[in-house]
Amino acid sequence: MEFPKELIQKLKSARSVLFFTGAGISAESGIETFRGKGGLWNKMKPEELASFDGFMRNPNLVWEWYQYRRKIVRDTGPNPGHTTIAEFEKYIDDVTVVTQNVDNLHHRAGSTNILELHGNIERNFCMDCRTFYGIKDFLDVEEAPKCPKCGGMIRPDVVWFGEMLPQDIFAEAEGKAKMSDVCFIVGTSAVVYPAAYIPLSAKEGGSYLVEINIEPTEITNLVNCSLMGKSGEILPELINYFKGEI
Ligand code: BV8
Ligand code: ZN
Repeated sequence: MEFPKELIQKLKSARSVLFFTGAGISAESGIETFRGKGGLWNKMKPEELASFDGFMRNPNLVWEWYQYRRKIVRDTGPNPGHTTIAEFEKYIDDVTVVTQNVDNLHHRAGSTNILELHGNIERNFCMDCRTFYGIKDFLDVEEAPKCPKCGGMIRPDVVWFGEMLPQDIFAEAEGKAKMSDVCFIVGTSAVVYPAAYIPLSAKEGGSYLVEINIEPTEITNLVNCSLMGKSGEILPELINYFKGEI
């Protein structure tokens, strides 16, 4: 695969690179995306399953859905898209991953600087005493569990629709985006806010924007370079090409 000279030039001189990722980067690990063909939101209503009110209305249904997604994540692993991003840390001083994904696969791929905008399904917390619990504490628990300490309701540590993102993490992500030399936008439809402001902040900061997606998206007309295809195939090819050039 050929890559634009400008992209390789920008990468060779880059001190800081940011990877903004969405569900598409985990598709090749067998994790369904949300929109697009076979997407989760085609089968289930986000407001019912990924919202506080939905959880209050039917905690067992929502808990069951997260246990189902946790099993899928447990039975799979990172793909070459995730591992290549981790590998870039060997060649570029400052590599940051800003992800919308809650599947923990960037961690498992070995990336060391990850900002999770929407939380992580491998964590739970008590809504009353705020005690945190891992997934091992409730491995095969089918109904929404109560807190062993105070009896409060346990919920997944994810950001539901209508809920605020963790402000410190969002602010750090915006700062990193603004100062990045190159910003990759990988496997996201970029329609969920305020996460979708991150690539815009990178553009504002003068970063070179590269989109990797199997199809055009909301921001394709904003980027400097659009690489159409699967991230699990394009990213390994890109780093090999890059390594050949340095
Ligand atoms: C909030 C965690 C308010 C839970 C998630 C402004 C305008 C319009 C609407 C809003 C707005 N501001 C706020 C809103 C409302 C809402 C929103 O954005 N709605 C959208 C749908 C219009 N935002 C919120 O509710 C946010 N909170 O605003 O709070 C507030 C303010 C002040 C005070 C109090 C409250 C919270 C949003 C976070 C919701 N939580 N996840 C869970 O996962 O269970 S969002 C969830 O969906 C994901 O985290 C992700 O962010 C999003 C899915 O998007 P993608 O990851 O992009 O996935 P998608 O399937 O869409 O696309 C996949 C892409 O990959 C496709 O382009 C496909 O072509 C591509 N692809 C597929 N395979 C591959 C590939 N690419 C490469 N390789 C492949 N192999
Ligand atoms: Zn508690």
